[in-house]
Amino acid sequence: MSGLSQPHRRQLLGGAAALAAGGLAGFAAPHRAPNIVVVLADDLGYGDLGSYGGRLIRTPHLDRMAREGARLTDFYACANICTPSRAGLLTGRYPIRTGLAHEVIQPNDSRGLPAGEVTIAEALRPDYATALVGKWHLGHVEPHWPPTRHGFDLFFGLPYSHDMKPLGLFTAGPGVELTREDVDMARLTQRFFDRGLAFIDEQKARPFFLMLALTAPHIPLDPHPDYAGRSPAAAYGDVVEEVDAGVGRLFAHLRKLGLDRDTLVVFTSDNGPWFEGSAGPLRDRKGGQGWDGGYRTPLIARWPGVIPAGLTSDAIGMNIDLLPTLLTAAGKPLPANVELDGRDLTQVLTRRRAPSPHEELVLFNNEQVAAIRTQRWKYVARAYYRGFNVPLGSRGDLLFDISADPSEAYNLASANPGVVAEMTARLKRAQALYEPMGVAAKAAAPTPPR
Ligand SMILES: [Ca+2]
Repeated sequence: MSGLSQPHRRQLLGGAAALAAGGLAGFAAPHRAPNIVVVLADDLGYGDLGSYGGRLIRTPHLDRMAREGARLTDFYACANICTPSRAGLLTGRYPIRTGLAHEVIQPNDSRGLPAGEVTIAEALRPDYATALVGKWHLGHVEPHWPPTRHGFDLFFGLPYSHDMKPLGLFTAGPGVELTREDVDMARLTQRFFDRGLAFIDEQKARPFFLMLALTAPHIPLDPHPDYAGRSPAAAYGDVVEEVDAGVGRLFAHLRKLGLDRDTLVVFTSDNGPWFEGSAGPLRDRKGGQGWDGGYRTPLIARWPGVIPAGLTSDAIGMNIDLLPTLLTAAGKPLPANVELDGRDLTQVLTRRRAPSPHEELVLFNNEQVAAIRTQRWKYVARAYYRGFNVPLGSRGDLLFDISADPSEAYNLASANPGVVAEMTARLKRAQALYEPMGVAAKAAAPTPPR
């Protein structure tokens, strides 16, 4: 696999060299592998940031990050809820492969990320120091817990969402047994940024990977007193502005340490907005079915000198692409003998108008294929209606031209029978390939009599 990844690495660094040399082609001399910071918001909507059309919430630091880096307009979480989205992000695989596609892990759950899965953190070790600061939500009983079992040297955070009980703030890491403290909700975001920046201080001499999995703006909304009451979007806006200020702190810290140009920072969200927050022009929200509002999220990536400032791309991508993309940036091989669904987005992030490496993206609602997205088209196969989970094909096909109609408002199926045929073939292929992997469906199926 390392033979595959090296050319990608050269392309990426070649891009950096070409930029530095004023466009001359050529490969850069090897330099230090970049530090990597992934800031993952929880339930932040596509339309909440100024750089994605938000008007009410002030996000100057994230907007500046977008101006100084790349912004993807058609980037998806791999699920419309927390647990499967995080499983996919960390493993580069559709979460149905890891047994975690069905609903979120509850406090009384014994499910978790299988020990055999290779996370981004695991694949970056031992060259990288690794930390997960924030929310885990991939299993809180052994053998899934704590996250130090999944490649993170350090864990400081919550086992699951902060609206679940019992809740504790846990630390695990080198020389630290698992310890628990009480949660002060209004200070969680500050604590996460504090610990993340301290980890950077501790590890600045070597490449580091920091996953800053914030709990904001998932409910309950408890802004720090310094931010409470400031936003015209009330408590939701306050916590998003607090996240934005934290991102500003992160960049100031990297600059102070002289690490700004050596650090790739990625910002995204784990799914669409829930009760509050804006999905922008997109249809539906977190926990919906195949509509984009549950899945599409901001994706901003900044790495000065490698990612061109102000690059905007509508190439389709998904959070399962982070694993191969970040490993390529780090010059590390892809995990051996692992079936990845994610693709390397290096070209999309470094070259203007580079096409997506994906022919299609599969959108799962729990363990069912709910929609298929190609670069231009979207075929929606399932929707909720008054609480019912409705398969739509029997009522006629639903086909949308996403580039012209991002709100999925007008069905173009009747005018495009050839596209419908292609998309339904993709749907059937995805259903046949993935749905049998579902574990919840198998568990619920009655045992046939012998
Ligand atoms: Ca979430």
